[in-house]
Amino acid sequence: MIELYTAGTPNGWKVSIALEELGMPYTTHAVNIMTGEQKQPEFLRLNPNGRIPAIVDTDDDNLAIFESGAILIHLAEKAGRLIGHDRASRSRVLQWLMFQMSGIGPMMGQANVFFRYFPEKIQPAIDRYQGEVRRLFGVLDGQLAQHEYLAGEYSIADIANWSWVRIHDWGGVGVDGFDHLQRWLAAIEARPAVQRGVRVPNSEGWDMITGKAGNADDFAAQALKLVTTGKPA
Ligand SMILES: N[C@@H](CCC(=O)N[C@@H](CS)C(=O)NCC(=O)O)C(=O)O
Repeated sequence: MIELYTAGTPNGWKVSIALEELGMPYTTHAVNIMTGEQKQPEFLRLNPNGRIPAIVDTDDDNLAIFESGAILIHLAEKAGRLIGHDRASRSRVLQWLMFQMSGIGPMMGQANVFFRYFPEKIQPAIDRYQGEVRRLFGVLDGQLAQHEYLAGEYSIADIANWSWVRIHDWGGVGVDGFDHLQRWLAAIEARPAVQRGVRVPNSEGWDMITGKAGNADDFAAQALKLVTTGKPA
């Protein structure tokens, strides 16, 4: 059984989507990152970095795992699915997973901060991060022009990248002109397991950033406090 500690954000969705795709039993523990639950001693014992997601695998001597990429690899290896079936295909999955962990995630995260959260609009910083995100989207689009999914077959690499690319509007970056990326975004969104996964632990964050509920500006203000002081509002 997997104990999942998560919140409704891109890094959290990666893990709940993978669990749903793999059909693995799990229990969800919602972590309120806006009130600082991720910095409490009980959570820091699971992830010394004080960020979601984290899991505990009770079948594996209560192994605690943090970093979403490491969690995805653990789950896919445990199930023997979504991670390729030989050395070459596994390598391709890991390459596109690392591309997300080191490129798409950090660059989109900074685009969110400078475009959406900072009240001071520092144009060179906005241009730098939005430009880099567009460049990375171009790399994804080029790969998807030749392959249905990033590593050929649907894998944890698609789950990781999709979970971030879906919030592109939040950082003010469009996907216009990237037809293959748009085709892939829609195809993954249509998967029933993905639709279940993005509602874990709830849809609050997504509803707010897409203007379906609550107030996106309040949400951005709380996120600003978190990223500038490391402490919740
Ligand atoms: N590299 C980490 C990043 C985790 C991360 O940044 N999580 C965010 C939510 S998407 C978080 O917990 N933020 C709360 C905080 O910064 O205190 C991973 O992929 O797991």
